[in-house]
Amino acid sequence: MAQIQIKPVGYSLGAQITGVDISKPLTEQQILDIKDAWTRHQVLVFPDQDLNPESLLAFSRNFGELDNFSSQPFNRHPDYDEIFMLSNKPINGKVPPGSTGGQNWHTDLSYTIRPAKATLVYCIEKPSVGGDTMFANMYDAYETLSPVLQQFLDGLEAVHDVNLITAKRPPEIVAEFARLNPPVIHPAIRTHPESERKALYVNPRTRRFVGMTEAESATLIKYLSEHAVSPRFVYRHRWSVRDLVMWDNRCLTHLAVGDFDRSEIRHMLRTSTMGDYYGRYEDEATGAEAIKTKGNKDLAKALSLLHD
Ligand SMILES: O=C(O)CCC(=O)C(=O)O
Ligand SMILES: [Fe+2]
Repeated sequence: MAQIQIKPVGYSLGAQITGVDISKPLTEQQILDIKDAWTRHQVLVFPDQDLNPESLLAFSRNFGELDNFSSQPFNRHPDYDEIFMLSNKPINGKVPPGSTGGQNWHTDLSYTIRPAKATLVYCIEKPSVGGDTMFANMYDAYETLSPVLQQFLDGLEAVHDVNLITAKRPPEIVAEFARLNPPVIHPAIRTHPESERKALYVNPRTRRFVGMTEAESATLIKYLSEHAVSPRFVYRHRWSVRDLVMWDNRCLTHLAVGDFDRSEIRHMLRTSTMGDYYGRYEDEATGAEAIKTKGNKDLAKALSLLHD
């Protein structure tokens, strides 16, 4: 079996992977090589792949247990709970609510106690121009801060709030989204389990730092959010149909630019793998209620973690 080829597409992060047909079962060596490239480059682009929902799910499962999107059930594919629709293509005459998502810099599911590890997106249709996705390297963001600020942040935790998502959604969906996902607390800096490097975990969906007021936090969050997406830390992906892009939410933030003609179709399928239990609820009782109503076995398991 030929080796995969890896070509960096961005200086800070991003690589293109060729020499592998990901619609077919992979060998153990291929999976190891892809994981290794992913740890090094954070964003992998597999061009010209022929995937359907089943083969997208099968490929995604090589990288972990899949999320069934219980934190945002209104974005699910009609036939597959583990596929999230990133699409403005109407289903039964309605544009899916996920079509304006991701338009402020974020890392997936940071508003849950088990944020996503990998996110994989397969492009089926794209607008004639625009609709790119941008990725910023949070290792670089951390490593370029002054030692004094690094040390300050190392000991901090931050509150992530689903209400800071800017997507345009019907009010009843916004309310349900918030009810399912009360505010959670994560460390401001997280150490990646594989690379063992520290990455900034603060972005515009961070409400405040624990122990600080919102006013005190605001200036620092704004500074960090801007610093983190300095052009030199960013890879901008211009989609082609049949691209599969896979990114690591533990060490980057990303953003849907959202600049395309809405009369054209942008139709992509997304999966996410479950990350580690990482955060805790700001208010445990509200969190416990949310877990129950999500009806998700894995999340129910997390409830016991809250009381360790
Ligand atoms: O639509 C995009 O370009 C990215 C959306 C996003 O943030 C996501 O799928 O996690
Ligand atoms: Fe996202």
